[in-house]
Amino acid sequence: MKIYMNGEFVEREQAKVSVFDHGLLYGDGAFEGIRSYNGVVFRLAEHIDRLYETLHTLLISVPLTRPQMIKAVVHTLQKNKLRDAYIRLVVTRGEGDLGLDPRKCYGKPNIIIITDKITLYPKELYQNGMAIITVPTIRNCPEALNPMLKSLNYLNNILAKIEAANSGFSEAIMLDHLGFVAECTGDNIFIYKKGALSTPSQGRLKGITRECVLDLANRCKIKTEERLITRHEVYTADECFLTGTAAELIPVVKVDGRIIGDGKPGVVTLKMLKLFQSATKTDGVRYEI
Ligand code: PXG
Repeated sequence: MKIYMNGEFVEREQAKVSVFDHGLLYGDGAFEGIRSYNGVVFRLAEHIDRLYETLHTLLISVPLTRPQMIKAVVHTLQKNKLRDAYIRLVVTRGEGDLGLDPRKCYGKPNIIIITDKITLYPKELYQNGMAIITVPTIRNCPEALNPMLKSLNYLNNILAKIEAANSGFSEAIMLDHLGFVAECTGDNIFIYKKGALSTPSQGRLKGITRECVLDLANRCKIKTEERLITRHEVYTADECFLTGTAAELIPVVKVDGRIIGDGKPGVVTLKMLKLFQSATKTDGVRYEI
């Protein structure tokens, strides 16, 4: 496995950062989880835009332009001869002293690109749907750490994941600071009821898969809404599904013990999954190995 580190390719064993890296010391940095399908990196430009937006707010400047970053991702896939891959792009603030102050860092962010084969959810989950719960840990409020930032600081989502796992569930709904449904620990959430597809308008990451599903729904004239959503609306929806780079679209059939719709993956959910899977064939940056 060849890992991209600051413009060079190194073996996994040599791919190391300093214990003084502020990504390690404070979670000070940003990341992206990206996927390639049969030689097409799905919505790579959008992932890179989101990464640079997070870096902009964190005041981390990287010596690569966006097109150069896109090239680096593609180059890493080519080096590893991967046509279908999970790509983890990480930018840390780099080394500094033991204090918080980013001005005392040396201004040399670490740029790391790891590519690997993807691990997927089991097939049964797509056929039968998933049961999830709401957990006590909420998503960060925007005035603290805005959930729009895909920062290396994912502790509140990790706590939520632990709470879900302790209760025997693999995903969980996180509410926002006002008590509205925000998203799941690593996925966005959608509900469908009476002809409209709705997804939370705030308190969540602007998922690339979410954006694609909204585009696809608009294109086939399904009404879409980005708005505040309560748990009651989720419980009483006709359909529910989650979206994310790894999961694509995964049907949800039970939430907090309430059966959603008829307890089976919904017609619109499966239609959107099919449309999404066909979008992954073309919607992105194509590369040759
Ligand atoms: N919400 C959160 C909080 C996320 O971290 C999504 C939604 C979905 O976004 P995309 O752009 O993927 O449609 C994410 C994505 C993983 C993993 O390895 C995935 C994510 C974060 C950390 C790990 O499955 N997130």
